[in-house]
Amino acid sequence: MHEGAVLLNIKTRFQRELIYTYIGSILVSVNPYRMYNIYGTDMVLLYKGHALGENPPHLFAIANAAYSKLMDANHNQVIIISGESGSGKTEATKLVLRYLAAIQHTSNIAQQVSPLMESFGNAKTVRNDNSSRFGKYIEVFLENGVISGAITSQYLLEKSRIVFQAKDERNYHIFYEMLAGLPSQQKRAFYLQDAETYYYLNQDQASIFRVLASILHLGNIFFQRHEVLISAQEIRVVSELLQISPEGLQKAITYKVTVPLCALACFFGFRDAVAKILYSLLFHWLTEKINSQVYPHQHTLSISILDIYGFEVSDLTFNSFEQLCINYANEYLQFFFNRIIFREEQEEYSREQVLWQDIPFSDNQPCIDLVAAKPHGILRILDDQSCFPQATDHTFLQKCHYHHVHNPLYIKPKMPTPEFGIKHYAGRVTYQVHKFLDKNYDQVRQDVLDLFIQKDGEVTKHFMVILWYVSYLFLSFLLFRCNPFFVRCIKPNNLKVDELVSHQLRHSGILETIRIRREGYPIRMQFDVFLFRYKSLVGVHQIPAASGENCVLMLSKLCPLRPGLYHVGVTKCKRERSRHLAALTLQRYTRMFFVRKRYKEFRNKM
Ligand code: AOV
Ligand code: MG
Repeated sequence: MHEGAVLLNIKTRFQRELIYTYIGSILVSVNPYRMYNIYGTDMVLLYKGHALGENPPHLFAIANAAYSKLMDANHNQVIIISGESGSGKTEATKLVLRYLAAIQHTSNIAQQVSPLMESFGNAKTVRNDNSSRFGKYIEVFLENGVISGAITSQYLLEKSRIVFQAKDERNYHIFYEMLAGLPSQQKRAFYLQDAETYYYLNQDQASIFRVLASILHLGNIFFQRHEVLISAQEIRVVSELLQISPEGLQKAITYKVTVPLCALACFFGFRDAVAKILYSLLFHWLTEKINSQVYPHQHTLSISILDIYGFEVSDLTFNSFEQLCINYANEYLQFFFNRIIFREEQEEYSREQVLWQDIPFSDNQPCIDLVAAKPHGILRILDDQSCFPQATDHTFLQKCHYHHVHNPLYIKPKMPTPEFGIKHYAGRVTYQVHKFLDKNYDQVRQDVLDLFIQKDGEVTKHFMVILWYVSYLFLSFLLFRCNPFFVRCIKPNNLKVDELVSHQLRHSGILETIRIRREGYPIRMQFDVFLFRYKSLVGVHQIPAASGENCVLMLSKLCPLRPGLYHVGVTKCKRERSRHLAALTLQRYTRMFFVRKRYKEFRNKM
C-alpha cells in the first residue's frame, strides 16, 4: 500500500467507469464529468439495508451506513464531503439527500433546498461552472427512522463576488437568472409557479427582486473626476427600492466623499459594503425562509451533510481575506479528519486490548493555531486591528510578521511586499493583505448598519446577530457531536491525470491514513471471518470455533509464524507489520501461497 498502488487502483477503476473506491472506511469519489446510470431506483434498492462492503463501493452505501448507524446506535451521524473545487462535493451532497428520501419514499429535500440555494450561493468560477461560494451544513432529522424535516445552515458566503469578479468568473447565478427571466412573461410565470409550488415564496418575490435590483443600481452609482456628482435619480431609486430615507443615503454617501484623503476609495468602499451587506442579509433571509418550509417539529436524531467550498490554492489568482477564511475552514476540516481517524485507530487497539506504541501523524494543529489561536493568531490580530481607527493593512501585516516571523509555517516575504504566506496542509498559499482590514470590518460596519437601523431597528439588529456569527470555528462544535463518515472527492484531469490526482491524494490525508494503519496493524479480521476465509486453504470444510487460538493454528499452517508477527485481540486477529514483510499483507501472502500451490499441482499434472 503506497501512493503508486493507490493511484493505479483508482485510475484503473476510473477507466472501467467505477468512480467509487474505498480506502478503509473512507469513500474516494472521482468526478467523471458525465452522468453514469448508477443512481436509479435499482441502485437504491441494491444498497438499502446492506452493510458497507456487501456491494461495490458507492455513495449510497455510505448514506445507508449512516442511516443504519443512526438507527442502531441512536446517535447523530455526519457525512463530511471534502475535495478541491469542482471535485463533486455538492453533487454528492444532493445524491445523499436523494438516497435518504428514496429509501422511505418521502419528498426529496434536496429538490426543495438546492435550486434556490445554488442560485443565490453558487457562481461560475475558473474551476467550476457551478461553484459553491458558501459552506453548507444540512441536518436531516429523522423520527423513528422517517425524515421529519431539515435545517440548512450556511457559512461564510463569499461577499466580495457581489462587487468584484476575477477574469472569466461571474457574479451569483441569480442576477443572470433574474435578468434573463424577468422580461419574458412566460418564463416569469413559470418561475412563479415553480416557486409557489415548493416554497410559497410568491408573495415575497417582489422584495427579493427589489434587493437584487438595488444592488445592481448601487453598483452604477459613480462619481466623476473627484466631484460629488451622484445623480439624484440613482439615490432616489436605491432608497425607494430599499425603503430607506433618500436623505440618509445621500448624507451617508456625501459624508464619505467629503473625507479628503481617501475620498474615492472611501466612497467605493462604502458603496460596496452596502451592496455586500444587502446581499448577505438576503441570503440569510432566504435560508431561514427555506428552513421554515421544512423545519422539523422537534429536534430528533439527525444525519448531517457538510459541503463546503474546496481548498483554493492558486498562484494565478489573487488570494485575499476570503481565501484565508475558505482555506482555514478546510484546514479545520483536515484537523478533524486527522483526529477522528487517529482516534478510531487508538480506540480499536484499546478495545481489542492490544499493546501498541504511539504512532506519529502529521498534525495540523500548529497551522490552526497560527491562523486563529488566541491572542496572536492572524485572524485574532486582524480583529484586534479592526478596532483601532489608525490601523491599516500595513500595521496589521507588521503585527503578523512580529508575532510569527519565527513560526515555520509562516512565510515573511523576502522583499517588503504587502503579503504573507502560510504553509497549509494542502500547500503553500500567499495572501495579499490589501483590503484585509476593510473586508473584516465590512462584517460589522456601523455606518452601513446605521442606514438600515433608521428604518427598522429590530429586524436589522436581529440580522446583525447572525452576521456577527461569522465564526470560522463553526465546524468544531457541530462535527464533534456526530459519528462521521468521510467522502473525499477527487477531480481528474485528462491531461495530467496522475500528477493532479496524486497531489490531491497526498493532501487529502488519505495516504496519511494508510500510513498510520500500516505502522500499526493493517490487517484486522474477525475470528470467524478469518477462519471462514482461509479454511479451504488448509483443507478444512467445517469452520472451526471462532477463537484466537484456532486462528493462530490456521495461520501457522498457512505461513511460517514467529511470535510478534501477529496479535490476537479480543475479537480479531491482527497481523503486525514487520520489517521484512512491510509491504506484504497477510491477504497477499496467503494468495501467493495459494497461487504457488496451484501452480505446483498444475505442473505435476502436465
Ligand atoms: P464541488 O462542489 O466540489 O466544487 P460540484 O459538485 O459542483 O463540485 O461538481 C462540479 C461538476 O462536476 C458538476 O456540475 C457536474 O457536472 C460534475 N459532477 C460532479 N459529481 C458528479 C457525478 N457523481 N457524476 C457526474 N458528474 C458529476 V466547489 O463548490 O467549486 O468546491 O466551491
Ligand atoms: Mg460545491
